[in-house]
Amino acid sequence: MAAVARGARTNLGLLVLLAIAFLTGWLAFAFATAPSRWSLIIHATSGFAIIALLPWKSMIARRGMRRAQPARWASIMFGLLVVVSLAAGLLQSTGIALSIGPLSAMDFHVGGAIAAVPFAIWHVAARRVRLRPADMSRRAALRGGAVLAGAAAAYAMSEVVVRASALPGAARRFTGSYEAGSRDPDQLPVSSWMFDPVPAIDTSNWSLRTPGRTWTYEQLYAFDDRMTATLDCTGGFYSTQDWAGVRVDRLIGDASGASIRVVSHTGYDRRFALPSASKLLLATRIGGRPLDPGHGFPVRLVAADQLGFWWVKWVVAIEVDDVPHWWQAPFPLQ
Ligand code: HEM
Ligand SMILES: Nc1nc2c(c(=O)[nH]1)N[C@H]1C(S)=C(S)[C@@H](COP(=O)(O)O)O[C@H]1N2
Ligand SMILES: [Mo]
Repeated sequence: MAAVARGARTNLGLLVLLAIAFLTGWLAFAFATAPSRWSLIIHATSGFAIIALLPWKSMIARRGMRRAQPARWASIMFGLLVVVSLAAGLLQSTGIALSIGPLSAMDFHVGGAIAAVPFAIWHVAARRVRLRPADMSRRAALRGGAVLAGAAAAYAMSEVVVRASALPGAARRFTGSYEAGSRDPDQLPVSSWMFDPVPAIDTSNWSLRTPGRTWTYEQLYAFDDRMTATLDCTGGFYSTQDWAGVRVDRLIGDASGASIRVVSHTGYDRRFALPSASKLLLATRIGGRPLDPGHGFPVRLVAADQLGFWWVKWVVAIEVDDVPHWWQAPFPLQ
């Protein structure tokens, strides 16, 4: 009986920790400023706590394997995907391997976690965790606290080891990203949020639409507003470049509304609060040269202090309307 109760608590603990890890991972992606680090500290601690519970979990699982279980293969897939995600998270944060074949460690890390979600739901629905009041004893709370404290200590230790052994992870940014080709545009990776292909755009029949008028490429290229800003991709790299182009507030003039919608040739779009217009740059140049197609030619957005997915490439329109800026999917859907 005691073993069963302990098993139920371990299962519930794992589930809560997985939910915290999943949510804090996305939360860190929603910011590219200090809160990202806080979120990642909680993220890593919950990840290490999951690792600490794995020996117990494997005992529970082995016991379960002896009985007929509903949706067993779903449970096995769930476990495998979580382990893949955990392993890839550690490869990324230590820098031991930042890519595996054509995919980045972050692709495996986030991809594994997303793929695990339906199996997690199935796994839990098929076998309902039942908790009795006795399971929530002071003893259980103490044990849970000990697991969390141990996990936080293990995480802190891992950071010390990464630095002491000069693993690449020592040089990562507070977002967990690694430097790539700063101030060397030829070395800036080309990246897409999901599957957007690089379009071939001919500026002779291209124009940018803004409230009340359109602009040719030459008209936009004539501006010389400059900004040094760091593109930080959720795929795990960052790169600081010198950008030039035109500040968005100059393009929208005195148009009134609640938000600015920046739209790509591909349909990809992001909204920004109207007052942020003066901090957004519509870039025509990188490192003093025109953009190349991979990096957004003819024009792309530079949104300093926001993660890469806000930096809309191949912009064709900048709209101002009354939709609040937060009224959009938190992450692009294409
Ligand atoms: C099953 C769910 C997840 C688990 C158990 C998990 C666990 C982990 C672990 C153990 C690490 C290494 C921590 C370190 O040593 O610093 C890590 C790193 C990371 N994870 Fe997750 N994670 C999960 C899902 C996600 C998701 C969904 C995202 C984003 C949407 C995410 C974003 C990150 C980032 C950005 C890092 C790098 C942090 C750094 O290098 O400091 N994780 N994760
Ligand atoms: N139209 C469009 N713009 C986009 C994307 C996309 O998929 N489509 N990906 C974004 C993401 S996730 C990143 S990290 C940056 C990458 O810019 P780069 O290829 O110049 O490095 O572009 C952003 N702009
Ligand atoms: Mo990205």
